[in-house]
Amino acid sequence: MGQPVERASGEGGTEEAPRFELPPGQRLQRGWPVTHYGPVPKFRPERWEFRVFGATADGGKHCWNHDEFTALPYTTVVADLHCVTRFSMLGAEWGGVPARTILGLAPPAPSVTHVMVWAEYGFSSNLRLADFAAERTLFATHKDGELLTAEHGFPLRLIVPQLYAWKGPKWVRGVEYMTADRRGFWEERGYHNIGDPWREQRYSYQEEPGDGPEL
Ligand SMILES: Nc1nc2c(c(=O)[nH]1)N[C@H]1C(S)=C(S)[C@@H](COP(=O)(O)O)O[C@H]1N2
Ligand SMILES: [Mo]
Repeated sequence: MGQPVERASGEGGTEEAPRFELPPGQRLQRGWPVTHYGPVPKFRPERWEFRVFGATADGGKHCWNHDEFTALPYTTVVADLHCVTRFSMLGAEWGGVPARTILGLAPPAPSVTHVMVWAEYGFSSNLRLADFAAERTLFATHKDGELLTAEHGFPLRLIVPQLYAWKGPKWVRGVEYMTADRRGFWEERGYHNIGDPWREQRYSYQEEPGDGPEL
């Protein structure tokens, strides 16, 4: 595991160009580096829970323990990972629970516009509701058929294929539904509030009016 899959070449088609695409300013990474701030948390199954809170439709919290969460319907999504430090990993197959499934089981109030995804040690990242609700946004437990390792986010990480990888916290513990935007960990520390790699939205100084709350 860990090797990028090149979605390329038919039988005998040696002159065919590879069909993968890199966003501007990115380069292909062989293998799968580990990138995060702070220590790798220890997983304690008896203490772990996944919590949806904030502006839920019914005003209450929704919690899943580890057994309940792993019993949710499992789906796979092929998606690339683009780190803002310029490496990309292409064509990984992620397995887990679509964010849409969570939105269905714990519906947000109609006034919700953004979510904050929370991870161990208070790491967080904010997303527009539309990015969170996108078809391929996934709470991943697996990559290429194998459980995630601790350093890659076991037991749960978020994959948001259309955004830079810092928008996908490893060691996720919950989601807060928000009725206004608020910056997460890296978004408060100089990174772009939206983070679209195809538009090279790397840093907060590139933000245009409406891209995010005042710094
Ligand atoms: N909890 C947490 N999740 C995180 C980060 C972090 O610092 N803390 N870094 C992000 C960044 S910048 C990247 S590029 C990816 C890297 O994932 P990987 O280590 O599995 O390659 O994790 C993201 N998720
Ligand atoms: Mo990153």
